[in-house]
Amino acid sequence: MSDPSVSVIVPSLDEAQNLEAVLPRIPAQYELIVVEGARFHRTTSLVQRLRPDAHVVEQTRYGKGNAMACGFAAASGDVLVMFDADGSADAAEIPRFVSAIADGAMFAKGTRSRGGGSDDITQLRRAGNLGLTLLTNILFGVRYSDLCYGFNALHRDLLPVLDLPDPHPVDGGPKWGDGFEIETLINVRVAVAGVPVREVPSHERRRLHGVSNLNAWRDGRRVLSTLLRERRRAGANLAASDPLRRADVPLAVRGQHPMP
Ligand SMILES: Nc1nc2c(ncn2[C@@H]2O[C@H](COP(=O)(O)OP(=O)(O)OP(=O)(O)O)[C@@H](O)[C@H]2O)c(=O)[nH]1
Ligand SMILES: [Mg+2]
Repeated sequence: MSDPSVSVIVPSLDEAQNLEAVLPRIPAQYELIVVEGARFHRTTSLVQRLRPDAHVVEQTRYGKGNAMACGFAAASGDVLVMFDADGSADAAEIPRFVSAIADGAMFAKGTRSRGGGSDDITQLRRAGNLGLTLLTNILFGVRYSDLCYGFNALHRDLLPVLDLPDPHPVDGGPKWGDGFEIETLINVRVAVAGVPVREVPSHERRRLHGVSNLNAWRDGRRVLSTLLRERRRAGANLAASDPLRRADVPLAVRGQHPMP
């Protein structure tokens, strides 16, 4: 795919101060979608001042996963970039993710390992993420290096494969996948589908202002449950579809840093 159009989707829960710094750094040629938490309408005028062409979407339920599903539904780009609002993601890295998709990957998975890094992750979270990443690799037969990282990009054709919770359900109750388990859900559904994945080294910076919405224990348990549920859901289909076991997927589209 040459010169794909790009949408940057920014989930934002009460991040006004951070948006002031983050949005001006997102290149103007990208479509910008800011998905705000239902109770934080005050960012709408701020976003419109900073980027008059941006779309501000109000999420339909609660949680980062629901925000991303709402953003994907509103985006028109060929490449959809997941980009946190808190200042931890560097807009200068976006072209690397876009190139990975343009080169043939369906999912460009950010990694703070394999040449990436983090100024932000605590020891507890690092250990938890490592354990959950290893478990994912065992359960799904992949060789990911960083499970719980929010900076990723995907080809829009991957959306039906991901089958994320519908942002517009009739009942409106919470759905599995609405929360911080979203990255895990995407990573494992991509693995089960057997599509080409490329890991993209990325450096996570510190959140600029405010505090994290993530709770290491609560959200770690949700990630673990997601792995177990998704493994059951995949059942026997897994072995046939694993992207790293399939001989017909050329190494070049699996990764610039091929997963060993
Ligand atoms: N719209 C929306 N955005 C959310 C929600 N929960 C988190 N976010 C956003 O998702 C991004 C990631 O959330 P953070 O709270 O920074 O969590 P994290 O990056 O996993 O944790 P830290 O590394 O501690 O920052 C931020 O831009 C949040 O504002 C939500 O319920 N709704
Ligand atoms: Mg953060």
